[in-house]
Amino acid sequence: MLIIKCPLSQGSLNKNIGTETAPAQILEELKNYEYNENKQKIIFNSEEILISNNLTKNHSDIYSKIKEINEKAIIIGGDHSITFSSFKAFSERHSNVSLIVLDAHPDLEISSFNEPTHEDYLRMLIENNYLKIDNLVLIGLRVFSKNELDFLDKNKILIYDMKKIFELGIQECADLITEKILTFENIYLSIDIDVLDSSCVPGTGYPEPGGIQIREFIYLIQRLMKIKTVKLIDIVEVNPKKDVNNITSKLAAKIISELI
Ligand SMILES: [Mn+2]
Repeated sequence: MLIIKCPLSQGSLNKNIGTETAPAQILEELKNYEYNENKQKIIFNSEEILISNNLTKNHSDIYSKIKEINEKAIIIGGDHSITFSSFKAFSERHSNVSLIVLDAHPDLEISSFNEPTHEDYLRMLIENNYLKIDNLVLIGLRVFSKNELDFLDKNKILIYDMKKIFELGIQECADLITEKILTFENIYLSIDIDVLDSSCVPGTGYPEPGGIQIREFIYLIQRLMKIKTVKLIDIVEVNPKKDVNNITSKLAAKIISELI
């Protein structure tokens, strides 16, 4: 397994400084896991995308790096804006691509800046035609703005929000999501750590109550990992500077161990 460190926090518009320290901290925590729950040994190589003050260049470097990858990989952010450039590269490299996002927030704000931010990267992917609406699934949503609700409604985006997940149960949701995404040949999974309940993730910029619990989440990703067409994964928005006793970094490491 290839792990790519992507310590970019400039997509949070200076509102969530600290996510740039997450890749190193999470990899440190990953050393504590020798085997995952499926008894697979945790073996990986890691590389790093060098981040500078030049945001435009940073995005083009993320794009170039992801464009050259030809094996299954996990990208550790950084903030959620990195998904713009990495999914753009993924969608140009592969055909029949799908994006599955696990996040408390839709990140579908109207963009007000020429580079993607963690509030609008997803809308930018759609509006720039890198992602087809029918190829998108959003899981774990529970907080919306008016702009986002309008966009979700108008475009009939497939959503498993927290209300639906609770009503159906996580197993039924996993069945339905699997059935939907089996039709895609190349799947990108994007995990914003705030999809988990705020009680589980103190170390993130926008913790939200009412989210997925850790065991349900691990069940869901173990199910998704059985799908061999999941080729690229990112895990974003961990902020060690806001964390308590490394709870969130440790959880992110545990999640990565289950993704290997
Ligand atoms: Mn989020």
